This record gives sequence, C-alpha cells and structure tokens, in this order.
Amino acid sequence: MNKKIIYSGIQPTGIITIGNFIGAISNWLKMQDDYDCIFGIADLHALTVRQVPAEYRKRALSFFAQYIACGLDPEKSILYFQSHVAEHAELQWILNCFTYIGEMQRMTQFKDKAAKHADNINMGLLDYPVLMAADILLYQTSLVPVGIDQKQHLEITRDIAVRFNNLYSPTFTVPEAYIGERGAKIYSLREPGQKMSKSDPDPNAAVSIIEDADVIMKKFMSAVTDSDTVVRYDPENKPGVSNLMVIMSEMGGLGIQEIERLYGDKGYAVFKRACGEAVVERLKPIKAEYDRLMSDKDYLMAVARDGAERARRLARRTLNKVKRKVGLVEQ
Ligand code: ATP
Ligand code: LTN
Repeated sequence: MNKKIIYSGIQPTGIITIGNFIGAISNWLKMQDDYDCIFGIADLHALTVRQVPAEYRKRALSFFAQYIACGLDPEKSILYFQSHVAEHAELQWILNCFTYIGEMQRMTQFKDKAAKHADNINMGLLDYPVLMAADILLYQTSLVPVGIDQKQHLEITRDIAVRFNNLYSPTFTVPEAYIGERGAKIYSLREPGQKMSKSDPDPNAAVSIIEDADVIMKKFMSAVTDSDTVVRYDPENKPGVSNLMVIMSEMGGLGIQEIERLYGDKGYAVFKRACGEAVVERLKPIKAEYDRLMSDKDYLMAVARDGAERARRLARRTLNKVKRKVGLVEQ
C-alpha cells in the first residue's frame, strides 16, 4: 500500500523560531512514520528578497542542519534543497500559464511584502505562490503541514490543480493544508498582537531553536504580558500570557488547564521562568545535535545530494506527465 505524501518547506531567511517549530516542524515530526514525507529548504523562494550571497549560502546549510537536529530523519523522509531539483522551476513555468495575474495580486502575503519592499516589487514576489504550487503538486502531495498564514497559498494551489485537472484529465493530487489546532500561530514576545516572525528586526521578539539557554531565559523573563497577575488562558484579553501558555504547553507537554492550575496564582515572574525553562529543556538536545552536525559538512552535503536525487526521480514522473498533456513534443 502506498502511503500518502506530505510536503512542506521553510524559506532560509532570518532564524528558525519556536513559532516555526511549533506551527510547522513539530507536526512534520509526528508525520514521519505514517506518511512519505518530503521537506525542502525553499531557497528559490527566498530570492524574492535581496540576500547577501555568502551569508545566504551559510544560512541555508544551517537551516538544513537544524531540520535534521530537530529530528527529521533522512532515513525516513526526503530532505533536500529546492534549488537542487530543477523540475520545480520547470513546472512553475507551465503552471504560470494557468494562473491569472489578478489571483496573484490578491494574495495577502504579496500585498504585505510589496508594501515592505516597495523598492523591489519583482516578478518573483508576485509569482511566489505558483512556485509553491509547483513544489507541492510535483510530488502528488496529499497533505501540507503549515502554519495558518500559509492557508491562502494552499487554496490557490488547489485552484490551480483543479483547473489543470479539469482542462486535461486528472494529473495532480489536490492537496489539503494540515494546520495544527493550537500553535498554528505563535505570537511575538514583544508584541503579542503580531505573529512571531523569523525575520523580525527586534531580536527579543522571537526565539531561535538553537539559541543559548541564558538568552532564551532573558527573552522569556522580559516577554510582554499585561498589568493583571493571574495566569489564565484568555487570548482575547490576555494575549501575551495566553501565548506564553501555548508555547509552554507545546514545548513542555503540560495541558493548558494544568498550567493554569500550577501557575494561576504564582505571579508572572514564576510562570515566565517556568515557561523559559520548558523551552530550554525541549531545545537542549536539538542545539547539541545541531553543533555536532555543523562540524560535519560532508555528511550534510551527502544527505542533501541523496535527498535531491530521490526528489528528482519523483518530480520527473509528474513533470513528464504534465508536458505530455499540454502537448509538448516528447524527447
Ligand atoms: P517571515 O517572517 O520571514 O515571513 P515566517 O516566520 O512566516 O517568515 P516562513 O518561512 O514563512 O516563516 O514559514 C515557515 C513555516 O512556519 C510555515 O509553515 C509557517 O506557516 C510557519 N510559521 C511561521 N511563523 C509562525 C508562527 N508565528 N506560528 C506558527 N507557525 C508559524
Ligand atoms: N511559503 C512557505 C514556504 C514554502 C512551502 C512550500 C510550504 C515554500 N514551498 C511548499 C509548504 C509547501 C512559507 O512558509 N513561507
């Protein structure tokens, strides 16, 4: 029996945050045994904003090591760099011809990024969702585990797949987003109304998964809460505290009610310390494994090459089918 296929990726920009970990990676880890999983470093996507080449190369490799350090297992899942499999860009071109400019201009992320980088509204920024659709559709993916901010991109991917399938004949599996119940959106430690973002310029807003323990503790101790003193889950009125509770629950394994029972009347300082400690404990083995992996670049590159080869084999199958259907002359 063939297992269902899972695909997801992260752009190698900024740092991998505990938001990325809780919203995306922790769900990937749970899926590795039950599905055929493919996890890419979306290094073509991140070229839509200017990168410093030498730093970018280093960061992409560091992200790859962090994937493995988190527990993504190259024996179980395909781990690779998107840019190593040329089929992504090839399918993107064909899908571009089945996507309307208006659809792309309506994407929230495009509007946000265009406003943020007004001096560099390049074609890639507009075309970003079509590359993401190509990533997903190339592998006949059934489920895409992402945070809630990617929902709109999944919807357009589905629209493109259905449009193509209806024009020709069933070619692509129509994928679904897999969004965790809680933790789909972790908020900034400084501005609890804002998403924790991996490229936030304020270093205290986000926590990296390979951050030193004392820095993590400092960030949690200075997290913005409210003028009340009670630890209670109430996202509407107590967004800061509620966010910390979700983080503590997801990283430490305690339920939200248990946290309320244990820390409800202990005051914020005690609660914040416990929350920071839960995060430090969860991340400790990840950091140790990351340091080990970064001293063995040959191993990392061998995993990446093997992953790309396996990905390419699968991607070719879909791409050949697509080329035949649209009427390109076969080689
Ligand atoms: P940026 O801030 O640079 O736009 P990002 O933090 O949104 O980046 P992405 O690379 O866009 O990170 O996202 C990687 C994955 O992590 C996606 O599945 C995304 O939905 C998820 N994710 C990102 N931020 C959060 C968050 N704060 N809470 C939960 N999931 C998140
Ligand atoms: N756009 C995604 C990263 C990404 C992705 C994908 C996620 C690129 N290709 C394919 C899922 C499936 C983001 O999280 N910003």
